[in-house]
Amino acid sequence: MKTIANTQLNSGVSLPEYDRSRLVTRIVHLGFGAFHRAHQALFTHEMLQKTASDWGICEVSLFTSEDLITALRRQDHCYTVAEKGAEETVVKVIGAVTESCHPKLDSIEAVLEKMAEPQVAIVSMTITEKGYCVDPATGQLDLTHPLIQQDLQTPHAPKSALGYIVEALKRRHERGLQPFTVMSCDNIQENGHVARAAVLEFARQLDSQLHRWIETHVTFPCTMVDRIVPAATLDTLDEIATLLGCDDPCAIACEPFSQWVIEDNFAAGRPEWDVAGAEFVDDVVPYEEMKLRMLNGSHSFLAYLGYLGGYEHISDTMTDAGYRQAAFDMMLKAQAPSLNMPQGTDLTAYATQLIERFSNPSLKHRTWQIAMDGSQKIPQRMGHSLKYHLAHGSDFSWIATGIAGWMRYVSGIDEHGNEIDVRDPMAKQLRDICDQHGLNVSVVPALLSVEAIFSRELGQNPQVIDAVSHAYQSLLDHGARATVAALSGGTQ
Ligand code: NAI
Ligand code: CS2
Repeated sequence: MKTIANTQLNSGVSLPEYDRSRLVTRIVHLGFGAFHRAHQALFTHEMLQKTASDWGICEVSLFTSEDLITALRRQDHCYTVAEKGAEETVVKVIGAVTESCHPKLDSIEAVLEKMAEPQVAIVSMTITEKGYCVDPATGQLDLTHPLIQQDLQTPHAPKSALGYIVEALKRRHERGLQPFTVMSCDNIQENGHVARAAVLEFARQLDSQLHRWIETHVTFPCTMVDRIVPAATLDTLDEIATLLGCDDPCAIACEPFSQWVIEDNFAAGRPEWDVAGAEFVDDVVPYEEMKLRMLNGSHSFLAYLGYLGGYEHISDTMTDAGYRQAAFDMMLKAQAPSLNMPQGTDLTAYATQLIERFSNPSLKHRTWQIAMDGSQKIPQRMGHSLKYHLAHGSDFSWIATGIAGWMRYVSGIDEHGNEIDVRDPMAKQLRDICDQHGLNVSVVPALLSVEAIFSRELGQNPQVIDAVSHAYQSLLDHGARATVAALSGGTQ
């Protein structure tokens, strides 16, 4: 079978220039999804292009992705990243992956033993926000989560990422091996701290000695990760195949921009990712907050209101002057004031660059994709700034409109009466609430009282209820496009 590993590829495709046989699996990555392929694996690859390092990655997907891992194996664990700018596309074959492991294709035991191998120094993760099994509003481990309850009963055969990490650390502890660093690369505010608290709480439920060992020896650096990587489509794969001269089912397209800020806190060493452009800093939190609120907050705003307004992609929303202005205002008027950035950070330049990135017409980033899992995203993307505005008595109409857009979206019915395919771990609970109220503003206080998303403090606040109700009513009366246009100074 012709694959990228055994075929002469088109000229212009950049190939690994290092000897892949020198690589050793020092990183086990959980979540071989779209993002990791175009971000951490690519940074590792670029670092390998420039140094004599031997850091290689074993790819694991705990949920689904059997076909992807099977395809990856067929092509000697190489795959393609296409960086698509507005005008040109750069195509790179990535060689940093040494092997892969999958609970269904191999076994749960095989994944655990891989994580327990002595030379493994980092377990990294892109498992989506819901993969942490924490309460979205508080960031604390949700002990009522079915996966967690099950894993606490059968810790030797886990299903959740936390269960795998704790069992693998237990084996390392028992065997007198060094711990590994747990590095979250998910879009979660203080992702390292959230991962640490969840792992420690899980371990505490099982074994107090193990809990103490993890608390003392394992590190959980926070990371700010950024690169827009839409899910691959058949069209993207066809386009990349033409550029390559060969099919690659594991290929992924992304924007040219990428950023990675990492807290330099590794228990057992780390690669020189800085050689490839990553920044190691002492405190990542301000960068995480900036990115989550300004980029992701406005992304979610555009996703809900864009979908309702009939825009399929983020770049389509950017062709509408009202949405463009509202996104810019959301960044600078609603989100930026809540940030506490190091001196010299230019948030206006950052916002301008974000609008340019969102406008990239080559990236087909669906509003529907970003709208997914809103219950896990809204608290960190909008909740903190909302608290800031309540405390300062300032205008939070952009955030109220974003939340109202989410509420209108999770009703499951669009502005033309068509069904919306709402994907969210809390979809059923949200849908039940929406069904009780129909498309009526009375749904606003009902949804605001879901404490796992809004907490009591926000959900019961009369100003929040008023502002979100006003925006929701406007969506019912005038639709998303007019509501968004009015936010930026137009008329409703
Ligand atoms: P994806 O859907 O392509 O991949 C998700 C991966 O997570 C899959 O490997 C899946 O097996 C795994 N997964 C899903 N649910 C899980 C669970 N409950 N427990 C353990 N593993 C689970 O998504 P993609 O695009 O790779 O994004 C993943 C995460 O990466 C996002 O949720 C976000 O936190 C972060 N991210 C994504 C960016 C993007 O533009 N795609 C950019 C920055 C961060
Ligand atoms: C998006 C992010 O899907 C989403 O929720 O907002 O994945 C976004 O593309 C990335 O965070 C960009 O770095």
